[in-house]
Amino acid sequence: MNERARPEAVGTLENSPYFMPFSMNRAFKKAPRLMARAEGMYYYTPEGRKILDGTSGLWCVNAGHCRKPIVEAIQKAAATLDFAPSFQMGHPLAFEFAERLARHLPKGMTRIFFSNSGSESVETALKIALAYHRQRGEGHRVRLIGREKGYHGVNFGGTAVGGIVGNRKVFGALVAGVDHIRHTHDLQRNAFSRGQPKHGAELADDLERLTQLHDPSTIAAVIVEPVACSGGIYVPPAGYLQKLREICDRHGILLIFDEVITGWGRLGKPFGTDYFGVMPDLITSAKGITNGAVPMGAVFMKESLYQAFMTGPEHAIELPHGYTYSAHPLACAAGLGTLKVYEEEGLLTRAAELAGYWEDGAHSLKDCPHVVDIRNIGLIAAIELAPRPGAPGMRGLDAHVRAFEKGCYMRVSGDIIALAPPLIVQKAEIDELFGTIREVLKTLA
Ligand code: PXG
Ligand code: PLP
Repeated sequence: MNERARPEAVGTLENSPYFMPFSMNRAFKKAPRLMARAEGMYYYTPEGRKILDGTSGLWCVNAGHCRKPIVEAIQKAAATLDFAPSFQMGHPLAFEFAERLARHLPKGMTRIFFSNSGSESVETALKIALAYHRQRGEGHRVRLIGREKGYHGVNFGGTAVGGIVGNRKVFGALVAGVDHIRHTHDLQRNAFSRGQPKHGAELADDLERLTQLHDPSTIAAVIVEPVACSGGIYVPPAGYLQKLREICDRHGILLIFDEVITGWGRLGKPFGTDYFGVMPDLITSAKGITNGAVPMGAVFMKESLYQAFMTGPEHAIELPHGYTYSAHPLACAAGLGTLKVYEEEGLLTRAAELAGYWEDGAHSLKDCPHVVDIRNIGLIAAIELAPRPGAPGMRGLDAHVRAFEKGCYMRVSGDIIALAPPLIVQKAEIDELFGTIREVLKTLA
């Protein structure tokens, strides 16, 4: 027997072999916070305590937990076709899902490449952008531009275009040829903005600066989250995304919207692209595409991009890229079940109906201790706390732990509380969420 699998370790997590992702492993294993079951808006701990889900798991359970049509679709698929090779072979659910999915995409987005996560979607989109330019005889476009505070997953390309210092610094030189435009967070001018902040559209001009520095002909693509979520929730200033689009158009640069979080109804429209009325060339998606029930990601692209690849001999592989599990049958089934729930319950636009109530609830916390900013859009809100002197992130961590003790799960990013409940949330649950956070903030050191 492996030495670590000792019988006396059973019943405690302290020496568990599980190396947890993005977690404080040692602290967690001493005082675990476990979810054993979930239904609708709530998680349940192994002891049966009910926990309101304030961040849709990790921003992915948009239709609420353990929804019957999704559960049943997965069960059926698992018993029918466990796996089918995705290279040079296919299965009907993949084509059915692509067809059904395409109906919900922003107008002009017509083709879909499947992956298994947001991170893989980002890698896929970046590679498609590079290959697309080469395909058109512009192989000199090799640079990729991200944005400070951006999050694009954890693979090499996504880490490189990402702009969260702590996620980058320990992983070497990452990918060559990457640069970043400035972030849009501006507490001095925009604190307590409701919806899109007024100030900061001019920050998009930073892209123009980079085109001057590198020469536009060397830049393949710019990738941004329409609303930057993981890095702390930064809503784009009015006019900012339009400006980015204009600069990209002027210089033949592809614009990628990373909609892993902003997609699937989070803002009150199916996609951020719809909400902001700015059309990118590629969209990355994941999370809500299967309601988080089976891992899946996808890249959506304009017809012209797809057609650029369909030019060589028909027996040639047009794009040398793909994953063993691209369009996995269980994921396609989960996706079809998810679309059914979204469609039947109007969830892709429901956030628009609740956004006003949500906004008022969030901003009602303005006078609570430690609060330095509140920002919101759709069914997303951030409550930024002043860091404890000399201990950034500790106040946020305490808030997270106390909220869990009081029956509410929420994500924190440093000292920023990030809220994004399932889109089935009721007003009473919005009250419960902000009520619990108010209680937590009152008692927080
Ligand atoms: N792009 C964006 C915009 C994301 O938000 C990814 C890519 C990567 O997706 P995967 O599926 O590889 O994790 C994400 C993921 C948080 C949090 O609490 C956010 C994410 C993941 C986990 C936690 O902010 N975003
Ligand atoms: N590593 C090895 C040795 C492999 O054979 C494969 C796939 O065949 C991969 C990595 C990639 O795995 P996936 O297709 O699941 O991303």
